[in-house]
Amino acid sequence: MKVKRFEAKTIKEAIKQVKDTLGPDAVILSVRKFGFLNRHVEVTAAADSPIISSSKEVKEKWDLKEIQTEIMELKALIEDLFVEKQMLHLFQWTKRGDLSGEIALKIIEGIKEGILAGILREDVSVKEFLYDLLLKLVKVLPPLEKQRRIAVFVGPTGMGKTTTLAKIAGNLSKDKSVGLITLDTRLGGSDLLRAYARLLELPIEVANSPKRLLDIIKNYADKDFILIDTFGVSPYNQFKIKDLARYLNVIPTSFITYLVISVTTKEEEISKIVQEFDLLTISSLLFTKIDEADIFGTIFNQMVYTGKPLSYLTTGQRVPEDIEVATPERVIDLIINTRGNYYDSTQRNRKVL
Ligand SMILES: Nc1nc2c(ncn2[C@@H]2O[C@H](COP(=O)(O)OP(=O)(O)OP(=O)(O)O)[C@@H](O)[C@H]2O)c(=O)[nH]1
Ligand SMILES: [Mg+2]
Repeated sequence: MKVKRFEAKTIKEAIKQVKDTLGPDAVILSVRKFGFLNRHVEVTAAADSPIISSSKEVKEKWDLKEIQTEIMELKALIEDLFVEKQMLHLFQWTKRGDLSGEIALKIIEGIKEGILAGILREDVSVKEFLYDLLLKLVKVLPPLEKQRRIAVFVGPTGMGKTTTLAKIAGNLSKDKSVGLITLDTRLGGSDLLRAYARLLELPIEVANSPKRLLDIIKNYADKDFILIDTFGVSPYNQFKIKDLARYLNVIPTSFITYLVISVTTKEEEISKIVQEFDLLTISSLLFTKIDEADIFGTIFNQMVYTGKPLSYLTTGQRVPEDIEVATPERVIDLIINTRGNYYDSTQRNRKVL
């Protein structure tokens, strides 16, 4: 018995090689697809003798071989269909998580080009595959304590700047000294932060001019961290954004600027916000009100479009509890599982501050 392997681009070509080399009596032992996008075929065949006969009996046997070839081709086709089916599922998943069509298509193109095809196998579920694929694309910023001493919270009104700042201050102040500053000089504008400062027993100062801001920062020289709250600014009010920039320009050391955005905001609006606020050199996107949303593709879309890393996610009104450091696992979990599994996944992936 002679056993031999043949490689070709199609099953037909491989079978022809088998026939030419081992003769029509050859028995096909296995067919395997391999290589880039599974575009190559390996056929293992066996024959008693390599002599090719041309008798009628052989012709009949060869008909049988043709049937065998057809079966093998069918098997290959089914395998291809499996990949197609996986892709369809994948597309449905991405749409369900509300990822933008553009990003969903990019993912699918990626697979089609074969960059990732090798890992999309029958024993890998679509969900698993998508999870691993998206995980590699998430950019996150480590928590403030591993970054800088000064952080500024900016964004449109009512997004949760003050509440988020209070949460971070509350967690930091468990073992570090923290000083608070607000630039919100509207009537009653500083009330909320003052209330939190009292509750957390932290010092608070109001800066009504850039010069005053610099003085306060100098006075806080003994503080491990300085957190600065700002007045809410409409993305359509460039004048006010520029005014805010005048304040930030006096901060003497490098600092983090968190752009605070509620995940319940319409996606087009978020794009506008990110674009207009970039005048302030945004370090990171900070998404609030995760508890009030159902689908979270926006978070991923904006991270990809703007190239800005994610930092924190806030999940309720409680101070300081309802905040998490954004991790790639948590972000992707939100997109893939959506609201249905929200509470389960919190238990699994939640990284408590
Ligand atoms: N459900 C929910 N509510 C939140 C969250 N974060 C903040 N809020 C609420 O959103 C409202 C606005 O929060 P603020 O912190 O005052 O928002 P702000 O951005 O400082 O608003 P301005 O100072 O007016 O610009 C408050 O009622 C907060 O309790 C969150 O993660 N989930
Ligand atoms: Mg506020």
